[in-house]
Amino acid sequence: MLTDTLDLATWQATGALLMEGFLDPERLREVQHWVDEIEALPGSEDNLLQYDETTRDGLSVRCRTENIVPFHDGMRTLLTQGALLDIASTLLGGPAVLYKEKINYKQPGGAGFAPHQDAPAYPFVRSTITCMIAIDDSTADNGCLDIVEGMHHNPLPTDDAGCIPTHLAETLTWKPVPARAGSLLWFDWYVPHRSGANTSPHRRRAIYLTYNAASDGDHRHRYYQEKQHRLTAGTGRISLIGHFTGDSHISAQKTHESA
Ligand SMILES: O=C(O)CCC(=O)C(=O)O
Repeated sequence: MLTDTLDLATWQATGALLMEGFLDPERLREVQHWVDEIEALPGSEDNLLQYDETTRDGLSVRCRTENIVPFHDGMRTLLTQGALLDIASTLLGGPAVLYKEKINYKQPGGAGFAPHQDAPAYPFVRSTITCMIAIDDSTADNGCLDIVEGMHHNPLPTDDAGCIPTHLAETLTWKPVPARAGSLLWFDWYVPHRSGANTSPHRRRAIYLTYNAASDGDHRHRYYQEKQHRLTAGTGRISLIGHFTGDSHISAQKTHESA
């Protein structure tokens, strides 16, 4: 079984684990196609959450989709059953449940993310782990993740946006983690991470799956209710923390009632 070969020593020492070639080329093409389908769907403020950003060139482009599981059968199966759930359970040390899921598209000219830990953005649970699935090759030019290894045991101070204050972030040892399309990068909710803008001519798409221990309960629905409650009141934020450095807004198709 795949879970028997996981490098748990690296996971425990660093709080992160890169698994190359998780999706074989045929499966990767299928998941890339699903991502195209999901990107093209219309969003609404209480269902599929579609967020756009205005790039420096003044273009409005899709930057994020959330709450995908109810709207895509293939993605629901991939994210909630089988190998990914098994790996999450092994890394958490017990049965895992999906907490949330999103796609970050990082189109050419798309913005990056300020240094942060995920913990302040994920209420209701004692810890989470996140799995990034690289949908395109993720490189220094197109804004791959930078992480700090070995700092996954404690919360760090936060600034007004819920991010790591600049003076502290500047003292940390950041490691870029380029990843080939089809690879996974797992990381603990205390692992400091950030990413740059996409300065390349190609998009850098990544799916992020967050899991919590089932013993903490299934909070996925509650999380999205909380997000809707806190964020749809006119904020352009894509998260419960203000880590996205771009100019974002929710892309909501007007419903009959609100039109
Ligand atoms: O996609 C990226 O470049 C970073 C994403 C991230 O850190 C987040 O969404 O919390």
